[in-house]
Amino acid sequence: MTPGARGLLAAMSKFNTLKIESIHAREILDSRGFPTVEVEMTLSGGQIPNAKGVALVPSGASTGEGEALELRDGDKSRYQGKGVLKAVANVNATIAPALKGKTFDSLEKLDEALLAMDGTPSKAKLGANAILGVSMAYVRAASVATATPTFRLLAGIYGSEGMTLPVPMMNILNGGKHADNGLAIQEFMIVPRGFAKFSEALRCGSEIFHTLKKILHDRGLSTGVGDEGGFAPAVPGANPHEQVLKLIMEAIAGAGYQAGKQVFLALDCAASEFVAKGSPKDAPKYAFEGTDRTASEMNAIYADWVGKYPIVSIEDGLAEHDWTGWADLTAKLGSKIQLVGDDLFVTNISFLKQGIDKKIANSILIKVNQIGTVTETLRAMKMAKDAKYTQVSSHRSGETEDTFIADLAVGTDCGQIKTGSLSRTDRIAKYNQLLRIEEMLGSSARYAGKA
Ligand code: 2PG
Ligand code: MG
Repeated sequence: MTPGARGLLAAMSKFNTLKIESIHAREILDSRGFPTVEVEMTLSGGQIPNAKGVALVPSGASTGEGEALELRDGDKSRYQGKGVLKAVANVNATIAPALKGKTFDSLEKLDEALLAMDGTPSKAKLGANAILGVSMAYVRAASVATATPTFRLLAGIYGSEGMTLPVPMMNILNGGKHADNGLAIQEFMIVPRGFAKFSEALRCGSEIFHTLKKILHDRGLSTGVGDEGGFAPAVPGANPHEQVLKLIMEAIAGAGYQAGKQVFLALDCAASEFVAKGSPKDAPKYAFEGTDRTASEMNAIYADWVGKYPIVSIEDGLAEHDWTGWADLTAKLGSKIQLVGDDLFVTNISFLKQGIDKKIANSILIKVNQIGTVTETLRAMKMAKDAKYTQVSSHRSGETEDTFIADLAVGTDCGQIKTGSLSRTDRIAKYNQLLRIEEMLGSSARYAGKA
């Protein structure tokens, strides 16, 4: 029996003894200082009595239209309308009384109960922020109750070995909606792939980040950071995006690493955010570097960069409704690099299935709060894996100290994580959790970006 199968049997047999004793939600703040939901759940009947699990829900800024609904109060007298007291009340007054005293055979059964309670396709009644908080808190509490690390419990549920440390895609220069520097492209990432261990890849990322800081400083550019902890300078000139690629290449060399051998580049364009005003949804133009451009003009720019720089991955190169443009992009670059669908697929199997059928993209970004339960997240990952689409476990631009996505990446052996830059604790918390997991796994740990 493989470790995965053993884990699965163990995890399945553990859940049915666990009884929900209490669920409590509260309003807390995320990394941008906006409200979000925290849920605590206590389970009895496990190896550890009164096992408490806590989960904190993240929140996006460049959101896809098809995402599950994040319930906000809309009361302008509190937090500019962004309060989450309704979602909190939905947990405390609706979900908690319905689930108290119940046991479930599996995480899937618990999540199905939550979906049934909501009853809408987009989780509009209870709010995806309420539902996800409960779903993740159950995993956390079950992990405590069964004295099983969360990544191992997830490996058991998903049916994987749970031994692969992911390659981090580190967003060291922020633009788009995550900064106010005028860059259209949202994320410029470094991808350390030529290393023996995750911890060495992380050190490489940190060294490049700090080298970039010095380069920016020496050029008189700002070293202030954006929402995901990457630098956010306004880069002068007619082609600021390519200038950024050059600055990062310089930082890689300056830190003593070989670009294209040990360190690669990745972009999240988040192109839905720079669609030219008034252009048609299904065939938009893109407002990029002072000119409105067609999808095929954008694709030509990307192809040019891929030829000149060691870019291995482009996320949301085109807007979420531009499936014709996406088909062209996939035909052009899909055999050379990873093309990640984020706003395009929103971690939702119905969008992903259409993408697979139409041969659009070759990878999916996985965000737990885009879909709203852990079970549906795992289903999307499984569908992608079966179709040979790669998967990237991802943070949101609004984050918390919760490290669930680090455990998710290892637990599913998905091989990649996107969790921001090398500064700000909301980002670093995930990297630190991966360091702990790598140490825990010892010699059985595999690094997905091994040299
Ligand atoms: C993205 C994410 C995370 P947001 O577009 O991939 O980097 O941003 O959470 O704002 O959607
Ligand atoms: Mg994205």
